[in-house]
Amino acid sequence: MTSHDDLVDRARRALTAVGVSLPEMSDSPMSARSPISGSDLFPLSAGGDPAAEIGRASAAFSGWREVPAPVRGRVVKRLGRLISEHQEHLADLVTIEAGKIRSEALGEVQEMVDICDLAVGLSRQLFGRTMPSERIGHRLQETWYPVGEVGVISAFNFPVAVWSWNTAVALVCGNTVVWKPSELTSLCALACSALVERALVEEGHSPDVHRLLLGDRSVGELLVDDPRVALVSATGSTRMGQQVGPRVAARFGRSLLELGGNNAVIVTASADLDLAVSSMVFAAAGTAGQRCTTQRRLLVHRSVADEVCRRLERAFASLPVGDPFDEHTLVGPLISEHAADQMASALDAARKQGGTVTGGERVDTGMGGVWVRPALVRLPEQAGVVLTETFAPILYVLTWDDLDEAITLHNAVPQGLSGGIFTRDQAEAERYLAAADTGIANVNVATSGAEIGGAFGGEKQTGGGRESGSDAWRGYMRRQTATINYSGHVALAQGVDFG
Ligand code: UN1
Repeated sequence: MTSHDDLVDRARRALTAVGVSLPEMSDSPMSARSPISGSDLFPLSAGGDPAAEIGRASAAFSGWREVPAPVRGRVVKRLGRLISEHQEHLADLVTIEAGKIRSEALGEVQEMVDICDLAVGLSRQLFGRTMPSERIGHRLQETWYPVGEVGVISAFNFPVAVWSWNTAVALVCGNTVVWKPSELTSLCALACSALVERALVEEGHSPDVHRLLLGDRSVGELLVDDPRVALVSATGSTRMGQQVGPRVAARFGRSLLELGGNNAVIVTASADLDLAVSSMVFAAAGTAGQRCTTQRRLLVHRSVADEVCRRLERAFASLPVGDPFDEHTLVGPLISEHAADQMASALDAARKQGGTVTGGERVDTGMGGVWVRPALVRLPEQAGVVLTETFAPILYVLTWDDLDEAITLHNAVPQGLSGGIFTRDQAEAERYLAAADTGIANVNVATSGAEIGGAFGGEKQTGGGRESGSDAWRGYMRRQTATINYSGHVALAQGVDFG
């Protein structure tokens, strides 16, 4: 069992290894915390004045944008190498602050290495198009330029990977970055910032290209409202996005939002049930239900519903819940007491709305944090409680008779991040993909664990943003369309004659 003192030791060792030195402090209002012990680890200093830090990144932009993109790529290549070298230390910090089990914490760090690889390749592929001009002796071309300073606001549940999706791509695009991490994961942020600043300096660039702003919500608000921040990329709840989006828009800034998910998997009568059940156990209970891609709904064909529920209930009941540093554990702690309260109220509401709940009780690990057993909730019909995202391991189950009904249920929530279908029937899979209104839609794969090569994000109340792979880089750049006249004559478009 990992004790409070072990957590403090491990955190200090990891920070020292990545080059973060913590000043001795006793009266700071900020502190590092772990959901494992449910207690503060040590006090933290908030660092520099946020407005001044935003100013430093803004001032660094003019130099950074002049660096050729493939040379900027070398910084990200070095960053990727540093992250690989420190994979264990970074994973320790992710486990300490977010409570992720070992394998998932290592996976999150791997996701950073992967996005760095992708961004390095991108640094030679920020392609623009050329189009045929309608005029003789003219050429039309599109060029992509950096937007300027990018503000990254990240959540506790992916404390390092989501930062890296934004940062690796923003940097090769020629932007500078200011990062406001969740207050709950400051140590992860200090470690990543130390590595990116080291990569910048070792490649001969200013560390001001990346700045870290630790602090509470008011710091995030400064970043949202500051006109020097050209793009705000924010990950968090739909409620947070409802505030960030309009505030950034009011100053004509750009925002990229990754908000709530309420992800469903459809299981048809033809599905391979072994495959479906194993995939869904991870999607629903992994990360203790605290991913934006967590499976929150199961839409199962009536003929296999009892069998699938029986298997899921059995799996949930036997999942090892406990110390995330123990290699046998599969479900770590919830992030806070508040999260457990939210889960309990959602389960109460589900019962009142006709649901039958199995699991969902608190588990006493004797470790100070808050642990729960994943819950399965069978509902006779669509209910209000299903429409909201509760950041905890609750899987709501609804049954259907006809695939169209299942697809309607799949789309009948305000969020639109991820979804999936388990089927052996290709026509069913195709019908699902054509109709699903989510940014991510999978066949024989559940809702979480997307690879970085695709664009990540979702529709409706998920916010519409796209991050990480594919052409998501375009969100971090501005497009310029240029017409070049080499004919020596005036020729107006659309055949206009002006004397
Ligand atoms: C999130 O939960 O905010 O697809 C991101 C996944 C991970 C990323 C999740 N690659 O589950």
